[in-house]
Amino acid sequence: MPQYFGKLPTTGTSWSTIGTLKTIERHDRGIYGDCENSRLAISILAPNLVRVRWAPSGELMSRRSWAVTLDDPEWAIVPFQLRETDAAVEIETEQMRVYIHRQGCRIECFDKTGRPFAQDTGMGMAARMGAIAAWKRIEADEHFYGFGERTKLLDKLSEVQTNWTVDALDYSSFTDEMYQAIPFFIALRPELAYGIFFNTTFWSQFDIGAEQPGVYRMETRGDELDYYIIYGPEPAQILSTYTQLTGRMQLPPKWSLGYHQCRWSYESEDVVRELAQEFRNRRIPCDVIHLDIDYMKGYRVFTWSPKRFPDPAQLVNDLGQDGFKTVTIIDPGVKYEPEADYHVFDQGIENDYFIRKAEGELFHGYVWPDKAVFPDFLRPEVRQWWGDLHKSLTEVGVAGIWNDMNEPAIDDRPFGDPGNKISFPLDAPQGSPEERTTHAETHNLYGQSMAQSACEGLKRLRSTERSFVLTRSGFAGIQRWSSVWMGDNQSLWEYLEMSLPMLCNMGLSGVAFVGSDIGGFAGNATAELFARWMQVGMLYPLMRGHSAMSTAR
Ligand code: MIG
Repeated sequence: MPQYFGKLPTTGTSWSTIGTLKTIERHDRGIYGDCENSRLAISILAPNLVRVRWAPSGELMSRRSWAVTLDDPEWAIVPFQLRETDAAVEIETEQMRVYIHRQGCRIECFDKTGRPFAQDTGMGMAARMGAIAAWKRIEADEHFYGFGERTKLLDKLSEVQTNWTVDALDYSSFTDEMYQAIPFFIALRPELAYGIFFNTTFWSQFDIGAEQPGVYRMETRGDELDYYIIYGPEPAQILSTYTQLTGRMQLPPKWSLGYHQCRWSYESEDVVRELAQEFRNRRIPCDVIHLDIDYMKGYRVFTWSPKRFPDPAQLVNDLGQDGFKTVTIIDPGVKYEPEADYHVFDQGIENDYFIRKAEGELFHGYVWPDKAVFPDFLRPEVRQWWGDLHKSLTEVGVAGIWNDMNEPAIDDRPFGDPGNKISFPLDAPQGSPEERTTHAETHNLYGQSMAQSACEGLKRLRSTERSFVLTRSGFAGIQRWSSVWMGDNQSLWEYLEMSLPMLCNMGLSGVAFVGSDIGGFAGNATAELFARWMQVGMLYPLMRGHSAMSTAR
């Protein structure tokens, strides 16, 4: 188990730098280096892809399969030259050169014309209690894009960007932590561009010259530094290599490219039928209707309200006849309900699928169904079980799945008070036996693994159909499993404007199938704002209108 598991760095503890690179060993895919009892590993995975790892403990971490689809040995061997002098170790591929100064173990990269990039500066690499970091130079005229889901402007120069998934309710242009956490960015300057994928699922942070102009810092609360440098020189090449590393989106079903109608409410089948009828009567194109939490019986996932939705198969079939696909929401919180014959709770308890505290006690919080417990989606057998539960939905003809609240968003009692948010304890054990770790290392993966479970479940249940999943939370590689929406925005012009850089930075982070709630989630759009938002929204990859309960229809 990782040594630090997300403890806050002790303020006042000073950084210890990496030390001098003494000896190296060459192997087929790079080198291992010995730096005064710590271990350095540099892997050459493609002519434009270099992975840097530094383990201060001297022992490199075992494989983490979660974000990176291709582990080092799975890449084809690429030729590289190695030169050693008293001052430096140099590695050269067809496209780039990595220069490691033995003194302080500083890493610098160069393109074939000798232009430097991704150069270590300041402390280079350093560790302290609970944290590890690297510092690199910001070149003149260099700008920074990607970073996953981000508000405000496209360029993140002079910003601090933290990677920790949260329910970013009421986000604004000042918000840092968002629903998604994607520790990847592209540094672009006139003559070259490169990407950095910071391969850590722990809390991590980029400071892009905010603290110190001309220097960026990447820091993780894990106990190993692990990042990939991806040389371009074009952004398109960087994204192509980055998505080779973290995966690419699957071909979506054609209908999912049409207009999706959603709104929190649709509390009975009559309301849904009327809605569908109005779309057709008014000849407004619409391909998909989403059902929010109100279709369930008391917010129990994988149930339907027998009163309000007495015959879901008939409803979904009739909607289908009329050209609408149906998507239903699924939240991760399972109602805590012993001896009530609620199959999801019973099966989860019987098989020990829910997250427990380090002391062994079941963890619970309060969400829509009130007291709730939470599956550990990091474990393959839990994903399999949960994925199979979707049968109750696909059986009645549901075409796609919408995953919400999966940062995860959890409250203490009473649910719904914004000051009441809680989280799994950071030391709660999670994951499969091979990758058993703590919540500190897997927090950012909760939404991702839930969406993976839904996607794989849909695949198994309907093997000849393409899957549509929509998720609020995710990590690097979420594009493999799901589309993404930008959470709870507001019915204000500035949120319409902000949706553009938000969606573009998602695209620049490898996640192409994205959208924002058209019309805005919270509050009421004016007629003009709504009309303009529809116009812009037509150009979103995912076009979905959505609004909160109790806003104007
Ligand atoms: O506590 O399911 O972002 O799209 O309509 C709020 C109800 C839960 C938050 C989602 C929003 C959804 C709403 N959900």
